[in-house]
Amino acid sequence: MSNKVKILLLYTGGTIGMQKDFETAALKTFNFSKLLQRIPELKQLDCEIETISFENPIDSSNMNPDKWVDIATVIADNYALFDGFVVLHGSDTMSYSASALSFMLENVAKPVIFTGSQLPIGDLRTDAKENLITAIQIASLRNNNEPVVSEVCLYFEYKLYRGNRTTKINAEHFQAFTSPNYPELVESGVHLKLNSDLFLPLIKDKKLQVHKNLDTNVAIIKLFPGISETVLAAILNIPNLKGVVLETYGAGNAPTEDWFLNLLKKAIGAGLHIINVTQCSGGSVRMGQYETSTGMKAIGVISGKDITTEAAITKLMFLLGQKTDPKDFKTAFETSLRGEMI
Ligand code: ASN
Repeated sequence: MSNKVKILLLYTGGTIGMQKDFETAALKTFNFSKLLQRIPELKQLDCEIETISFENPIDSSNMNPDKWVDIATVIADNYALFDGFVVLHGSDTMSYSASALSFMLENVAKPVIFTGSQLPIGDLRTDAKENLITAIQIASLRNNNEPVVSEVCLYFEYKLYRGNRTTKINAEHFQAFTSPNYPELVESGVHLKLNSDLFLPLIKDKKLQVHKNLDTNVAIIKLFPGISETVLAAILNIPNLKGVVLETYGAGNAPTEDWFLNLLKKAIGAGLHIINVTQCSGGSVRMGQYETSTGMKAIGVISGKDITTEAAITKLMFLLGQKTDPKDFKTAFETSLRGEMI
């Protein structure tokens, strides 16, 4: 038996494996085995790679919580057999998926690295090869027979990020992602520069727990000057709605008008969890810093601190799915579970 590091490569879809439809010229997913034939370089890597694919690979705009459960199940079923996992995924919703999986895989002690590309692997100018090869290399890194990285990450265009800290910022550039509130974990140049002090510590004494219950009775509301009482009330009154990520201005600020605060207060009174997240791409919510956030603080709006919207909405689905006691919900949300917030 070889003692090479074993990596499982899971293909879910995305541009990396797409080709142009002859009739419409639109990009669509195609067969995964052909994809691997296009990367003979993979054979040169000093690890054993096994591959598995979604039966029907998707453009990641079709990603949903059931498919997150499928990804988590593949990882859980193969957890003991492999040293690391690389998930090939479309870039459009990759930050949501990486965030969701970070919450679903509690006590993960092996690397789970999401990657993909902006151009298909068959394209001459593709960014897919570097992304895929370096993601596999990082997933294979070991030190004293232990994995170097042991968290859910996202690798794209020379940088490894904590997955739940990322957001997609560009549909054109190869540098499609950023991690506005947490520095990159690894930078790939001539050498791999590891910022090891930023990694989550390796969890040694706890078993992987896979959480598959996600509650989708949630919504995201982005404030804008002119948002009306009718619009806000209509959303907050959706039957069965349990939680809302409220994208506010700056350091977590919002209108101070009575109708606005009254609607939020009524919703919170009815059991809804409201998370204050900033629309700014960087920085943190600090309720109480301005008069325009003190009202929300007083009525029990939850602070999302410096979390991304992607991590906030998936953490909300996760905590609701865990049936977190309503009286502990605020503290649970405001506590960093997987390094997703300060
Ligand atoms: N639409 C593609 C997807 O997310 C975009 C990409 O992968 N670059 O599946």
